[in-house]
Amino acid sequence: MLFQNARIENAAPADFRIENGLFAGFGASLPPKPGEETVDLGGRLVLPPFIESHVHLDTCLTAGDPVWNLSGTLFEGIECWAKRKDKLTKQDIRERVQRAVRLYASHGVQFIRTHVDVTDPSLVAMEALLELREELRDTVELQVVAFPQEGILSYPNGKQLMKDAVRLGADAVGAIPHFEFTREYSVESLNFAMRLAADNGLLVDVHCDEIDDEASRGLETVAARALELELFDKVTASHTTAMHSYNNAYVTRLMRLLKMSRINFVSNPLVNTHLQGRMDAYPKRRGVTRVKELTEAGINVSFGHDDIFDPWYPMGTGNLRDVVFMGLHVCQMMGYEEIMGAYRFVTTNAARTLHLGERYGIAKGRPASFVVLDAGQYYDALNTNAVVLASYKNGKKIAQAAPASTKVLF
Ligand code: 17E
Ligand code: FE2
Repeated sequence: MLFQNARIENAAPADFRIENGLFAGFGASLPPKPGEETVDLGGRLVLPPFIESHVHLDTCLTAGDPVWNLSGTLFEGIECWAKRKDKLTKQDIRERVQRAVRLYASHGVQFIRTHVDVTDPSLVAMEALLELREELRDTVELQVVAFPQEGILSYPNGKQLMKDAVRLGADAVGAIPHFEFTREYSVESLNFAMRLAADNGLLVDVHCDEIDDEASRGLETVAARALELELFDKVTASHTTAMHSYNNAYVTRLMRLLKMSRINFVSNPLVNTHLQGRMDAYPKRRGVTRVKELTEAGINVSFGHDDIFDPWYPMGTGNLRDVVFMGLHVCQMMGYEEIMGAYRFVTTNAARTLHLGERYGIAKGRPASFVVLDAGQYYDALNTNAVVLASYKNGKKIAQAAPASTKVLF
C-alpha cells in the first residue's frame, strides 16, 4: 500500500509504502506497483502514533462517584478514591477502561502506560488491567505500573501487595514517597521499590514529590538509586511538582545527578495546574515541574494526561493535544521551534520512557504504525486541534474520522 504526499514529522511532502504491516520504503515520489492500493494524503501531517505515558485507567470515568473532590487537592482526591475502591468489581473496571481506551484510540493514541492502585487487598484492578493488556494487545498496547496510591510502608501489608502485583505480571514498579508517613519511610519505600524492579527486570515509574513542599526530596533518592542499581533510563520520575518550588541553588546541584542517572521525567500539565498551589495565597504557584530546563539539559521529558474524569481531574477526552497545549502554556515553551516540535512530548520522548525501542517510529523495517492529522504541520495541528483522520497500527487502520466541517453562515 502506497501513501503519497505525506508530511512526515513536518518534513516536505513525500511518499511511503507499507508491506506486511511494516514500513517498506520512503521516497520523494514512489511509483505505484501494478495493482497497488494508493492513498493520497494531500500534504497532511503524518506522525508516529501518540503515546499516553502517564494515566490512571483504573480510576478513570469515576468523577463524583460516590463524592466529588471539592477542594481540588491531590489529598482529597486520594480520599474520594478510597471510598470508590470499596465498590470496585472487575466488570466495573473493565467497562470503564475499555471506554477510556476507545477515547484514546479515537485521538490516535496506540500506547498507554497506566498506573494501577495496588493498595487494595483484592488487587482486582491489577488483575483487570493485566487481562485487558492481553486482550487489547493488537490495538492499544498497555504498560502496567504497580502503583501504591496509599503508600508502601504507610499502608497495611504494602510491601507484600507490591510483590504480589509483580508476581501477577506488572511491567513496572511505582512508589509515592511524598505520601509516606515520614521521610524515613519515603526513602525506604524507594529503596524497596527500586530493588524490587531491579530483581525482576522491570521498569520503575515513581509518583515523585507531587506536592508543593520544597522540602520533598524524593527525586534525588530516585536518581541516586537509578545510578547505583544501574537502572538508568529504565527509571521515570513522574509529576516532580516540588521541583517547581525548589530553590535554584539546590536544582543546580541536583541537575548533575539527574544527568548522570539518565532517568526520564513525565509531567502532567493539565492535572498539576489543577491540583497544585491549592494551599497558596496569592501569588499561587503553577506547580508544574521544570520541563523547559530539563529539556534544555538534554533530559528526556514526556507529557501525560494523568486522569480522565476522576477524583483528581473532572475533565478529559483522551486527546493528548490538550495536554501539549496546556504544557506549552504553563511551561512557557511557545517559541516557534518549541511549538513545531512539541509533538515529541507525546510521541518519541514518551517512546523512550516506555522503552518501545525499534517497535516504534517511522523508519524502514519498523511496524507501520502512524497517525494522519488534518493539518500540514504540527504548529497548525496544535493550534486548530486538528482531527486525527486515521490511525494505523501494524499496517491496519484502527480508527478514522472525517475532517471537521463547521460552516459560518454569513
Ligand atoms: N494519584 C496520585 O497520587 N496523583 C495523581 N495525580 C493521580 C492519582 C491522578
Ligand atoms: Fe499520576
